[in-house]
Amino acid sequence: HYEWQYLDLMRRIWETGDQRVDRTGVGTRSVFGAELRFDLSEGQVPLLTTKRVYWKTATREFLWFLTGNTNIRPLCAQGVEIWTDWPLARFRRETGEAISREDFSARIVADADFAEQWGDLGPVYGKQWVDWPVFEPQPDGSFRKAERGINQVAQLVESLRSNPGSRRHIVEGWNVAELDAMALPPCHKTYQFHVADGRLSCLLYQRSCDVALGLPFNLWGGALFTRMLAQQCDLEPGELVWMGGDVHLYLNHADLVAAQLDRAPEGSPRLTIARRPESIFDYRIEDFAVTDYAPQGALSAPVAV
Ligand code: UFP
Repeated sequence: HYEWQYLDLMRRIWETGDQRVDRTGVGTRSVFGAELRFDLSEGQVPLLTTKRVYWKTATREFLWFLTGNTNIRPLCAQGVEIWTDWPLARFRRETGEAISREDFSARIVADADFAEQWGDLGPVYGKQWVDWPVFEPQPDGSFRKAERGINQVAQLVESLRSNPGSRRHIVEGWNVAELDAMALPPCHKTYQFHVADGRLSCLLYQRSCDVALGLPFNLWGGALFTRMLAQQCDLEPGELVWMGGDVHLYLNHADLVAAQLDRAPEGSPRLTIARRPESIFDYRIEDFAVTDYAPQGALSAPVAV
């Protein structure tokens, strides 16, 4: 079963990883450099079965990336709160107001001006993917930001269609010049694609990976992206190759790790896409369905912000 790779990685980190002090102050056990591979043919997806993974939430986030929007408002409006903690922390810090997360999120949804002022994450994934900023030289030697940036995703679809054999099918999130302005520098920073024998494979490079809470989502995202691209480019889904840099477990995830390593994978969920939209930018949440997914119970653990 594909999921043993995940569980084996989790066990190896917990048993042999280096204990380190990390940015959040929580502390981690970590290995440096890891690889996982998943077959995406015939609807297979690397969705974990040893705990419930909220794949619709992950899909909503992914579709939001593709819109280029970097404000949490459309996420909060759909009940997706995975990015809310960053703007919330800034709001509390700068206003001194002791607002609850729930009230903050409700206010973001209810009040567009409030959302504009407090809900933006800076130029995170979506902005870099579909509107990577470009600077044009001016006659006086200065540079001016062009009105429109580069849509890497649109270019990727084009290059997969017109030049499948290329070794340059890349979507990059790591815009060095803008890292300081982002709420969080990209973790799943590079997606490279590869076409062989009519099959589209994806190599996802993740510089930093929270194996318990982040990785289940990131694997789903890589598979989803590959499936949408394959559909748009008339290719069959191939393989998802995941590579991690600093691959870690937070020390306060001990209970989750113990519970999950006590479980064994069961069943093989399938992802179906009901419709072929006009473009990669026209997918809707209703287009995706997962069948044969009967996960074991949810396992929760605190997120390190
Ligand atoms: N993280 C993930 N996947 C993601 C994401 C964040 O694993 O998609 F956005 C985790 C990795 C790390 C933390 O534990 O969030 C980011 O912290 P840092 O920037 O210090 O690496």
